[in-house]
Amino acid sequence: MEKKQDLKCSSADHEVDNSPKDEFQELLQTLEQHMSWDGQRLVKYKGFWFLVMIFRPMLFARKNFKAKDTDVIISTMSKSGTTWLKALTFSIANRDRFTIDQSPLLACNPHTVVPFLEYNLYWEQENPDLEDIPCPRIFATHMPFDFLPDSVHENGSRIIYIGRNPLDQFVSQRHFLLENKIGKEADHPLGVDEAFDMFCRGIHSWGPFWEHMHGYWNAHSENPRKVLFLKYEDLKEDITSQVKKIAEFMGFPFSLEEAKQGLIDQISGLCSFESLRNLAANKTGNNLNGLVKNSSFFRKGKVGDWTNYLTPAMAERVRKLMESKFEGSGLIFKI
Ligand code: PAP
Repeated sequence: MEKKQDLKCSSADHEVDNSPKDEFQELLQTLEQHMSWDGQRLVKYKGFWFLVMIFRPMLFARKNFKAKDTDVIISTMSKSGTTWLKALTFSIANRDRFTIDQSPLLACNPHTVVPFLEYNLYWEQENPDLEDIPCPRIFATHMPFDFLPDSVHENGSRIIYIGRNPLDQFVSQRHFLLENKIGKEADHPLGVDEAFDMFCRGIHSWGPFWEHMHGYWNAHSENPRKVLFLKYEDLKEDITSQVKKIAEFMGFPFSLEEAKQGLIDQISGLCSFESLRNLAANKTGNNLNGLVKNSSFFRKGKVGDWTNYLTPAMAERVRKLMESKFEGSGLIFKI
């Protein structure tokens, strides 16, 4: 059942928090807040909307994460191909350590082998010790480009971003949140029309989506050796060339010998939607601090699924939005 919610959220609506007031709490109270369509609190900070539950870990990561030159940072707007990209980058970087049939991905969800800064590493600890993680370290984040820790901007670490057609991203996000019942209104969410309207006004987790994509697109245009910009749709269309591109960017190009042995296809096959979705490790269990089901990262894995849920008028609204927001930048997502 869907119902209308009172979307504005004042500081009086906050869950009771008896912990001693700290810098973070004080900051939170000064910021605009809104309820998401599934009942989670969102807070607006420096032009972006964040889930309140992720805000503190994100600020910790931003302040304390020390990137190494060899690090690879997977950056995405949620539901744009993070799980896929984690599996691919992990397999590419570790192909000398594990053969395909010994891959840890056969036993663990991709989110277990490549942690998020905000959902995993800084979730409970302000400044975890990450020094002993073997290099090349691969981390993931949904943070907007300007929010990345200074060391990521300043040193030789590389960033791989993957974007996705916002209509499919919205549909994917909606299913994911309703499936995992994260928000307190997940059983009585806002209807699709209202949720979509919020999405188009940029009021959604990690939104506005156009600012998120634009930040990484501009960074990629300015420094393509630092930031690789991928599109979910391109990976679906031609995974082989995209896997080669990712490997080259990461500094681990495939040798002719490896290509001849079929390693690119083997990695692409292992990380494909069908392969990962059918593994026991991805059919059971939870991830991201127990908040979400492993299986919920593998829904349909298709391009254009939005046509089953959204109207042509909604698509037109997003098309126009992208046209105006991305104007002159060269960034396009086919609808
Ligand atoms: P996250 O941001 O929460 O980590 P993310 O992995 O970015 O999620 O997005 C999940 C989407 O990627 C799902 O899309 P759908 O809802 O439209 O189906 C999921 O099915 C899809 N996905 C996950 N793994 C793969 C894969 N290996 N190949 C293609 N699509 C995938």
